Amino acid sequence: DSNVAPKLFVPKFEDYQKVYNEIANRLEEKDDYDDGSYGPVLVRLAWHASGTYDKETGTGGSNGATMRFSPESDHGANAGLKAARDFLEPVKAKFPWITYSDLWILAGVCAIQEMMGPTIPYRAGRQDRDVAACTPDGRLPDAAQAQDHLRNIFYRMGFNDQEIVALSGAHALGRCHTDRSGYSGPWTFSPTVLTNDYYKLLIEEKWQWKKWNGPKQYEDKKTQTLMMLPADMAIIQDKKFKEWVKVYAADNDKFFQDFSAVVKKLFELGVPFKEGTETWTFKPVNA
Ligand code: CCH
Repeated sequence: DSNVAPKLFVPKFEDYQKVYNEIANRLEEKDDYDDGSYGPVLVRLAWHASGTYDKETGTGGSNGATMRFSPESDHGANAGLKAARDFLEPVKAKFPWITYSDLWILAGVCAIQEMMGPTIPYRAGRQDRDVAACTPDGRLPDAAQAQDHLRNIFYRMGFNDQEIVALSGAHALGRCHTDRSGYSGPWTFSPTVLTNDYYKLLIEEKWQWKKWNGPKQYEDKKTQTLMMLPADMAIIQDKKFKEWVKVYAADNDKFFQDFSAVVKKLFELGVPFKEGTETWTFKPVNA
């Protein structure tokens, strides 16, 4: 009967788990990138998609995936994230029903879980928006600055001091690239596994200015292979922040619990979920 409306495909939890599995399998396969994983750069993509949120105007956030477009893709803070977006293109092609906005965040969740991090609860429902929804440059943190700047940026998103420190633990993952941010090196010795080592190293190691022609950054005195940004060092230079650094350095379970909650909050900033949207947790592939 030609009067019957075509059935809409309404994806369910199982469909999103398939997308998750596809991303996890690609992470396993494509292990010749950087330190052996696209995981860290996928986490950074999800964070930079979300961290543009402004609670006063309700603009920015992961709903929209506007980093697909210039000018946002060309913002200095987003240098290098094309690698993450390109990594996900074949996944989008295989599952065309998923929005880029939901896909980028699902990839962030998948990367954290597959890199031995905590479970990150997920809700679907982000819609892609067009170039007009691009946010202005300057909404993401500047690594050269310190605690006042961090508070300005993260309070604008609606986070408190504890949450700022919990989020910063993501720097256990990945590294800085001279051809992206200008900075150089990893924060920890295991940049493809999520641990609380970022906090431990901040407290336990002696940090000195790196002598080089690049931007001002710290190196560990002992091995001179690890790095900290001025913005990282700010969280032990500030007394209130440092209390939380100590808590997370001493207790990985507490870090995982708080990291999971704060990352879920970050990934959902400004997303207009429909009432009754279910919260899902995906089964890790590489557990
Ligand atoms: Fe970050 N981050 N980040 N970051 N970041 C960089 C890399 C990663 C700042 C600056 C930088 C968060 C917060 C901050 C990741 C996750 C998070 C780099 C190097 C700079 C610079 C980029 C390059 O050269 O490739 C500053 C400043 C802040 C202030 O708070 C938060 C929050 C998160 C996630 C929750 C991850 C992961 C990376 C590694 C990316 C990679 O490609 O290895």
